[in-house]
Amino acid sequence: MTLSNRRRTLAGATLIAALAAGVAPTATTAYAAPAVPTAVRTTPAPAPDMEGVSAALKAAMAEGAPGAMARFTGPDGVRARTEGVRDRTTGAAMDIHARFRIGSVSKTFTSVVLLQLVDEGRVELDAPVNRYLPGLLPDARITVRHLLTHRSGLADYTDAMFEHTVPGFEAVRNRVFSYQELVDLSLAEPRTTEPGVSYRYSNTNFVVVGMLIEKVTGKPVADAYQRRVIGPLKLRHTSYVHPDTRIAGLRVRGYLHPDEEGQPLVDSTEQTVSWAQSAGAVISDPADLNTFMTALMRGRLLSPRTLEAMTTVTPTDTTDTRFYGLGLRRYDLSCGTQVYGHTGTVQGYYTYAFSTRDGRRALSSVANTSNHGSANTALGGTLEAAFCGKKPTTTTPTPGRRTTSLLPAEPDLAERR
Ligand code: REY
Repeated sequence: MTLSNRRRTLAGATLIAALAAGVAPTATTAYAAPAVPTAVRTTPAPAPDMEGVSAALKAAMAEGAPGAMARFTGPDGVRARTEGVRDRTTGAAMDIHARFRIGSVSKTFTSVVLLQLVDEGRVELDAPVNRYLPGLLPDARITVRHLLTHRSGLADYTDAMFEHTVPGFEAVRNRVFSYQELVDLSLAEPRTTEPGVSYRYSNTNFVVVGMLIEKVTGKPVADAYQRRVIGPLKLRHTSYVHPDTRIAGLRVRGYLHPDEEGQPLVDSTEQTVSWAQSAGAVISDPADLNTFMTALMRGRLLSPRTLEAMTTVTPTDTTDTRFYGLGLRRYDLSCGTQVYGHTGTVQGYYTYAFSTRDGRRALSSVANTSNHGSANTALGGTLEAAFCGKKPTTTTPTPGRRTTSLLPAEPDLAERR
């Protein structure tokens, strides 16, 4: 038995004992690995097409990113690719160990913390938010689950904040907001839907989740990330340093595209990210993101019940390939493989972090630019290459067999974020 298997078995025994005793598992308890859905898999997973991954990174650069990189973790080990530069001034090459701002991939961290509180019986998913934060929201029907699924109807205050990209960014680069100030910005706008009715991605939801975590734990969200995720998974390059503006250690510098064609890129590396906080201010690196997503999928962070809730998804568009669970996206790729994770956009950085449901394969990719959807779409090509492998070259239709020419058109991976 390998060490990690033994650890899981012991953790499983601890969990069973804890559940039998009616004790909620603590943050440091690793959960037993769940039954792996791929038990029914009949063909082996395709090897990642790392040439295809490199081509996607180069395509992101052709769309204006100074650099890009991706790291794949699978049964045959780790494969990484880097292209271009992480610093345009020094010319330093992109480095797979460098840290960057992961934007909304932070929402998955926040969701895990919240769902651990659900596991511990301290928060109920279908309870009104106002039960925990009395009087905060003007509609008492908005539940915790509505926040995590983007179905609260709370307007996204960042739309107005960043209507003009560079001035909007410079106006908040060094600002420190309270959560309440951000919620107030949202509440000054009309709500977008009745609670629960439809999916509308909004940073406000995860700002309120951050408030909820702080209220229930009595501590800053930074403590919760550290104690419940970063520490237990030993994510040494992951941090939440709000409102510090710096990225410690080896870092990728971020370059924001201005709205005006032909204007120079803006170095957006240093900022408080206070406008996002629990909706998007985590810093990490590709290895840590793969560790996080695979650990999550393997059941090391949540009970089977809350992981099931997290991975229960509804569509976010009409392509039938894009879905959202609880702080977690699901993308259905052209080869039929489903991957779970999140995308992220903060000024200067586009990120993808996804894993298969069995946690056996994961990919993280980043490009150091933003406000340039075509670069994000190009970067999204790393997912297809990594998880679907080399595309068959056949173009002659064979009876009973799908060929590349019959595959559905590649959906736009850029989405909103
Ligand atoms: C905000 C605008 C993006 C970024 C955002 N990110 O809400 C959250 C997420 C954390 O979901 C900016 N775009 C850009 C504009 C557009 O300013 N006018 O692309 O860097 O990841």
